[in-house]
Amino acid sequence: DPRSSVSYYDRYHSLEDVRDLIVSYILLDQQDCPGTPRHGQSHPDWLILSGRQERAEKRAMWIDCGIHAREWISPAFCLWFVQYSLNFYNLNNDITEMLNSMDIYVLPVMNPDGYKYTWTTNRMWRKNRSSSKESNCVGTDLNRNFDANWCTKGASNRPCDEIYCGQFPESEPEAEAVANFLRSHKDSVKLYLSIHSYGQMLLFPYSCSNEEVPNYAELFELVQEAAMKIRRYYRNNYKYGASAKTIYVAPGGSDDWAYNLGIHYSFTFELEDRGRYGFLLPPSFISNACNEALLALKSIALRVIQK
Ligand code: ING
Ligand code: ZN
Repeated sequence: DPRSSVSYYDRYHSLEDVRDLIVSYILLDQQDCPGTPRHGQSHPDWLILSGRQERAEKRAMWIDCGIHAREWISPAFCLWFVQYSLNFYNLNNDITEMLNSMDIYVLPVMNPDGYKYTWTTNRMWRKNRSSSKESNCVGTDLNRNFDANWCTKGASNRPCDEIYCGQFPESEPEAEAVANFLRSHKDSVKLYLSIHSYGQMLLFPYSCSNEEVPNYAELFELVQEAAMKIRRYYRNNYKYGASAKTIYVAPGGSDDWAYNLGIHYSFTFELEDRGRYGFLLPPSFISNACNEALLALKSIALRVIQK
């Protein structure tokens, strides 16, 4: 059983480990363990966490991790969150309420080829690993490949660049798969969350322009409250606000696309740190980084459930 031999707090996991873990969760689900939420009913690349059904039409939330290969704390958070949900369902009120009110779709590594490449060849790789005849350079930035002001200022149409937008919106199978899933679940999915690093920020649309979204004030309050809790409980500072103003203008991002699809609670978290270690966040930081992100996620999700 890989679950018992693996620690979520003090090391990162290779793509093979991640796959083993997901399969072990699916097997666990088939055994129907008492006291754990149901999970992993589907495709082995993602997991469905689900508690007791509280209403006829259950709402859902989506979390993706690892859209960028080198941001290792991101997949670590997704795995840690799945384990936390399994361990504390029916023990912790917040996670119990979340899972009873919403199914949670977790995609632990959106960019598996890139992630693998950071383990084997180049630790600082960001994009996916797709290639084309037109260029010798490899990789598209998956967070520039979604159909939201695609490939305008803040993205690049040159395949050798780190922020290459790809040949057309959803040209990349990773982005297309996520977009297809969300399109076919858009009536139930109320909350979208994408996990990145680094910078310590809680962000919401738009990234692709300086325009304010219609529910700007509401989203601002949600991230403000979440950042306040992180400051209070963990004495750590997170910036918060609309992405374009808080970080930089970036078109083609998944959160903007999800927002425009109609998922009006759409967020991107940038986890620890603020740049001392950056993408090379030491494993000793995993636990604190995940706890902070969990606190923010709980804070926002429980508010959305009340709406
Ligand atoms: N940052 C994000 C990036 O893709 C971002 C910032 C957030 C862009 C939301 C678009 C939408 O550049 C990192 N660290 O990748
Ligand atoms: Zn990123």
